[in-house]
Amino acid sequence: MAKSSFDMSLVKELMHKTQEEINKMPPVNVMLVGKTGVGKSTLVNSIFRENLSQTGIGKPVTQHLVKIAKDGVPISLYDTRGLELEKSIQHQVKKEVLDTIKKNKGKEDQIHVVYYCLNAASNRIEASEIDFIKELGKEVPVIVVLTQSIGTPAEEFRKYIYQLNLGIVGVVNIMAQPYPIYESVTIPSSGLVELIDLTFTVVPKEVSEALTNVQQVDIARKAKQARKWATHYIATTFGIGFSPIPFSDATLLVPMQVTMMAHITAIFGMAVDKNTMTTIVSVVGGTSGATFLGRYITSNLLKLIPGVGSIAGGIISGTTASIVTTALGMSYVEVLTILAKSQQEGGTVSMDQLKELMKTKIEQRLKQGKQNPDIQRIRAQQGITKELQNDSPIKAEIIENEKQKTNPIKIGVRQTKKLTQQVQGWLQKSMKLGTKDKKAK
Ligand SMILES: Nc1nc2c(ncn2[C@@H]2O[C@H](COP(=O)(O)OP(=O)(O)OP(=O)(O)O)[C@@H](O)[C@H]2O)c(=O)[nH]1
Ligand SMILES: [Mg+2]
Repeated sequence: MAKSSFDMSLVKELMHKTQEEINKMPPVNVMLVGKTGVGKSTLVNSIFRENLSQTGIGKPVTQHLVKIAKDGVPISLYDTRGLELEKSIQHQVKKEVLDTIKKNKGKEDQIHVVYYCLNAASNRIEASEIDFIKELGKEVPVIVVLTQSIGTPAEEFRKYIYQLNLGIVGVVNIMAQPYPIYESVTIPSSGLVELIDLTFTVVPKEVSEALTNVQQVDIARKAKQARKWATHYIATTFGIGFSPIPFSDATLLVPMQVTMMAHITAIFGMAVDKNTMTTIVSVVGGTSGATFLGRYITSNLLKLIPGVGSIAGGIISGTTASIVTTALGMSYVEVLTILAKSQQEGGTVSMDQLKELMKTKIEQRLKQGKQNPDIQRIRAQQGITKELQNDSPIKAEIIENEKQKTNPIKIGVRQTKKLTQQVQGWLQKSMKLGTKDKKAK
């Protein structure tokens, strides 16, 4: 292909769609409370992407409260200031904080969680702070973050805070950034994943995608979420009811695949730049739009799936479409995971390595065809379990899922009562039916 026709339309569309997906996410709103210098900014810059505390735009909400946000990043931070000042000002800060939380309840600006930061090294909490935390805890989930936590004293401080029964969600020891003690001794960062995991347990479900997007400490969680979403997307889009299309119309698959890849990128929430995206897309046939990718699917990808390539003039069934799409989607998740991990560790992955990785992963999956575990999982979601072998780990997974769904421990008392009544009703009905059946005979 001539260089001049390399029009990048597919890459542009992917980037555009990714941003659209992110814009659709209701943002997660986090409030930071704590005296100046405890490490609020260091904390948020370590757990959330984009160095928000430095690069975000701050808008005053009240005299002592600033809202920090950045376009295209689905989080708003509310940063308090002035808590260390004299009593009368402290009083004002607290009032502003509580008023803002109360006023925004049920609205888009609702505060979902408060990180109340205390310096672990100071090892003390004032009576007025105890009261304030208790008041906050009545309005919103509060996590007490012990910043700059070092060793046993910080652990002890945590236990001490815990037994104060402040009505909070939890207390976490954090070292947000490595902390140098001597030239040769540095305390590594810690506690960030624990804080994020705890945060996930308290924020409403509708902002969990935004939180997955913005957090940068738990990459495995991003990957898991992306895989889960992709599995569901493929199962519903390319499953039963997918009208088979002729090979020549493989371009029809492309818009759905672009949507999938954009949504995966949005869930990951990492800045995938144009170069990286171009490299990844070029692996699957080029960057000049749907036609090209569609042609690539028919001439190269389908050939690799066992049993499919040999059907001359055949059609693409739902199964085949889902095999190709899964190969694209899951390989993409794997590549993004590797990229994110390498970014986290300050390393780089070369474009050549990326290309090779994506190519190998896709081919591997296509060659496995229906035997690929992700495909089996998708088919299981569609209720097709007959082809699973008894020792298949996916079968065990399904059984485990079913168990969790009906786990009686998870059902409340009232529901249990209702369920019992329902079951009794069914039993009576079926017994009546049974006697009728017998009579009929
Ligand atoms: N090494 C290390 N330094 C930290 C950590 N947390 C805070 N610091 C240091 O403590 C100082 C204050 O941290 P900030 O994050 O600016 O504190 P802040 O709460 O945002 O302060 P204000 O914005 O002034 O209210 C900085 O010099 C940081 O480098 C940490 O986890 N590790
Ligand atoms: Mg700050």
